[in-house]
Amino acid sequence: MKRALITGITGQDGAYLAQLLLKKNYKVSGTYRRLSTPNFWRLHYLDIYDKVVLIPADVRDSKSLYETLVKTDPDEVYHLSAQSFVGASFDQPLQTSDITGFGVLRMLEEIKKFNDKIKFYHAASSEMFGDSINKPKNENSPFHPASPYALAKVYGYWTVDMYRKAYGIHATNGILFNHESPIRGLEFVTRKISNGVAKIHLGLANDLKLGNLDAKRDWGYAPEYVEGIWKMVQQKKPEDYVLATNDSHSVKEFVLEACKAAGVSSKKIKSTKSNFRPLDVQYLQGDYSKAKKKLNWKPKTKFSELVKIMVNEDISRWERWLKGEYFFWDAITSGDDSYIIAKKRKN
Ligand code: NAP
Ligand code: F7E
Repeated sequence: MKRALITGITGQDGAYLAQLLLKKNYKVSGTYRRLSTPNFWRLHYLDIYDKVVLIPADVRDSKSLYETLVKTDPDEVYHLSAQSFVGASFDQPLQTSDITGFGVLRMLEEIKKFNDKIKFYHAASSEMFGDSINKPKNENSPFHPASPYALAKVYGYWTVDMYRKAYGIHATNGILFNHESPIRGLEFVTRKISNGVAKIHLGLANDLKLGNLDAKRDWGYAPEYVEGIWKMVQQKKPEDYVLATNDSHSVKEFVLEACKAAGVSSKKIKSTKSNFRPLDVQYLQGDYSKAKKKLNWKPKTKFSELVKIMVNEDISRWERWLKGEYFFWDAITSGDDSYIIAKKRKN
């Protein structure tokens, strides 16, 4: 039985990857941060909480990473831990560099000491490309990072490249474009929209305030991307790969599709300056030709289908919860949403 360690197993990709690896008969371990309120809702939602081994560790603490390697003795390490929200990286640039950038260095250093035969995956990002010429980006496109988050990912990317060349470690950068799902964090724009229109549809909110509606992204469906991640790590020779859909849509288009799916007027969705970033990437579109050719990977879920999956799931959750059904879900612990639920249930 192969052993996999996932840092960031409590996040969107960590949970889907754990589910996939369990199906492939791996022994799956994952790291989580000690928080005052535990954050295992995604593992419960996918019904895999009791099927994985959970180990407390923080990527800012090398000792905890080394101890995790000793405890799990993995064949493969999927390093997904990050402060992954671009918006927050402008408010906390140093913390983001430490977690998202130096975290990669710390993990690779401990792997080098413990067992340099471990196969390593780093979750790099399309944000590294930033705004440049308006053409689809592949593995050879130059980087123009436009946020502290993107800078940290570029640092991690080159760290992987260096450890591969200097120490012969089987290390891979997955350059993933945006990928979304019903278990995406509530702060990311797609989930903010699906959750927002679901509440408007049910009369629980009057409107939704977003920021830059003109930004374009290449949005895919997360469960398909974790399959691509696993395929990268199985290659004989470690290389870097782009995963994307080769299609790009604006935030405005996402709003319109979501409103259509929920039967809500798009006039209720507004843009406010306070939700704009100091600097934003206006256009991102990927080119996954290499992954198609070498990994036999391709995305299946189209943009409008993705929007429907997310909107329908959020409407259904709100309906179930308001009927009194109990299940693990993030909105029940998020400030504004938990207040709506508490108020509705009292009435
Ligand atoms: P996510 O949902 O935000 O999950 C991030 C994970 O990192 C969570 O498990 C989080 O733990 C953990 N983490 C944060 N700070 C940590 C620390 N100091 N020590 C240990 N763990 C820490 O992100 P995601 O969407 O699953 O993305 C996974 C990875 O892919 C990230 O590295 C992200 O930057 C990258 N990526 C994502 C996308 C995308 O579209 N989703 C695209 C390109 C790259 P808590 O649950 O305790 O917060
Ligand atoms: O923003 C605009 C925002 O936060 C997308 C992360 O997974 O993908 C993600 O990063 C766009 C931006 O994702 C709101 O300004 C408008 O142009 O959903 P997002 P992101 O920044 O693209 C990459 C590949 C990663 O690696 C990251 O980890 O939408 N936008 N109005 C808004 N964004 C948010 N969050 N909230 C708004 O109200």
